[in-house]
Amino acid sequence: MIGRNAFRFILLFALFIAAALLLRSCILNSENPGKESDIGYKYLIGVSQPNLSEPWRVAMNEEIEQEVGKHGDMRVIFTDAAQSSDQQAQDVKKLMGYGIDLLIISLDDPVALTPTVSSVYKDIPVIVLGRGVAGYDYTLYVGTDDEMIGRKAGEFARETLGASGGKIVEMQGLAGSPTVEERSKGFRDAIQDSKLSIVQTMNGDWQRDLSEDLLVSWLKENHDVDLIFAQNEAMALGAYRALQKLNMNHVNIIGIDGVNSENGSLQLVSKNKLTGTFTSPPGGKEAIQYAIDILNKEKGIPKKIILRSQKITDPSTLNSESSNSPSPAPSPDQTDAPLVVGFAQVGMESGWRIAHTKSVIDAAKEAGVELLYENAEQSQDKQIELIRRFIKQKVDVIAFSPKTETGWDEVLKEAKEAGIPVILSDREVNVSDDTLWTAYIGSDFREEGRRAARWLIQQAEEGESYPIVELQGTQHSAPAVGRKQGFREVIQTDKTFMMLESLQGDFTKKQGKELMAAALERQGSKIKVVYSHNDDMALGAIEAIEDFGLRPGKDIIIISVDATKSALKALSIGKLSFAVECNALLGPQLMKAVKDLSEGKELPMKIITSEGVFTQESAKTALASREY
Ligand code: GZL
Repeated sequence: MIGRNAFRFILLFALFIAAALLLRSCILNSENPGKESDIGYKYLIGVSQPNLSEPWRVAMNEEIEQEVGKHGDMRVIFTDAAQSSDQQAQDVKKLMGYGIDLLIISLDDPVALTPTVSSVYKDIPVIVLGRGVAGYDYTLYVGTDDEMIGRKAGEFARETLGASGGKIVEMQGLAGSPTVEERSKGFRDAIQDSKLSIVQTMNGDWQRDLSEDLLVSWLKENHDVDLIFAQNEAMALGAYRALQKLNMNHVNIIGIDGVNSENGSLQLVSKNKLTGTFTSPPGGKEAIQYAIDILNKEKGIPKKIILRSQKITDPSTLNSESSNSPSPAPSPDQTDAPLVVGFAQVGMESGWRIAHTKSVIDAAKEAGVELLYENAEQSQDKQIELIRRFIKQKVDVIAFSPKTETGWDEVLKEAKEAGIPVILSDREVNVSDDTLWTAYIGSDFREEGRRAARWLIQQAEEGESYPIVELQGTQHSAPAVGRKQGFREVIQTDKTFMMLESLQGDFTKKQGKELMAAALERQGSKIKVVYSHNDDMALGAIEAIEDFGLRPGKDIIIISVDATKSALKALSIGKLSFAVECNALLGPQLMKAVKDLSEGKELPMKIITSEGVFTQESAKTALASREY
């Protein structure tokens, strides 16, 4: 029999344990801001920063906080890894433990953090912000076109040093980051045929003090330097402090970031400490705006949002209506008359183009926009004439799919002078001043070419060689230029692939068939691969291969780009081997951009659509629901 006292002791002990457990769960709740402990919000956003020692990152967090503050149903938790990649991986785990609904992560060290990002992406949406991550395992990237910023910095260095040129030290961020590689590539491309030379490259790891120390020790022994190109603001400030210490104030410094804060590069420029800088908008505001669309499962979420960078040599001109910015938004009409958009379509050359046109027309109807649709029938002159006609008609916005990359400066200057914003739908242009157009909505053509080549390399059999015939799209068009370049970037790494013939096509089935028939006459069964820049030429090539007596998809591997319904059909019966998607359904994003403009919103410089790939297997399942 248990004595009365013993029974009381056991009861008290049991009560004590229960109380302790209850207390513990309360503490956990208060430490763990899970939704159940804090009523009234719907979404919890986690923000993982690699460090907060850079003014640019502080500005990024401030933008995020400000934008979240506009939404009562949203909370945000920030973490700062203090420059440790291991710590940043830990921070992400902790944020996941809090039950965040979406992760915003900015990376200094993408090589170390890509696996972490990829694994989070399996569970919740991920927005990569500012500095890139390898690959495409994320929902959305918001940042800048780093190769373009590097190129502009190189052009500015040439302007600064003049024809006599000079010696340059390049201060790079953390080695291995796509941002470092792209900014460096753009800079080097811009100075390659000049008297500017890079005499030393260092890695300041995006940090001010490390950059300062590296420069002080190197410049002590090497005084003959004319310019330092620093890939971010913190390193530009480090460069400035190093030159001050060594009394080398004559040396120019070009930076990137352009943060408007104490000791930010705007202040450094206005105090003549920096020769100039290029803004790299942090993107915090845009990240939150798109996070809301993603969490609300909106359709048409892009893959990349590229923000516009401006050259700053005199901060007083920032954001003025100078040539530094694209056309102003159309003045919202006082009446409720519909917005009028002039759309100069390049032609009707392919199934993709027909789907693109339909998407724009349907989206305009849906949005209540009056669309003035015209078809330029593959003539650049006609497209220019149509744009001039839209200017005369004083449309609110001009949209067009430029046949080729060049030849648009004059007419776009006329549109800008008329105060009419121009949106590039589907294809980019290459003009002297990128403020001549307001936004680009379309694909990353170089990546499409890379995807085609990566798949091909995966198929390669040991000991085999693969002579390739390439069917190029319309000459000098952005898709043909990009797909050609991207494909070569990848296959040139593997000697089993060689370009037998690269033939000039025009995206039509007729041309694809004629070019392929002629190549077969010349090369016969030597041809092992056909890489076609679009489906229509690939389908023409398939017919030519069959007429020649060979089996397409078996005797000859055929890779195409677009992934229209007719291509998926050819994939599903084994006549096509692989298709890289190029999203034709750009109408909704174009009309959203038009509406945003009319409401005075600033558009990103580029909105890059989300795209996939199709094998013979995946085509079978996708075919039934394929929209185009
Ligand atoms: C790509 C587009 C190309 C398609 C072709 O965005 O411009 O033009 O790949 C089309 O099918 O003719």
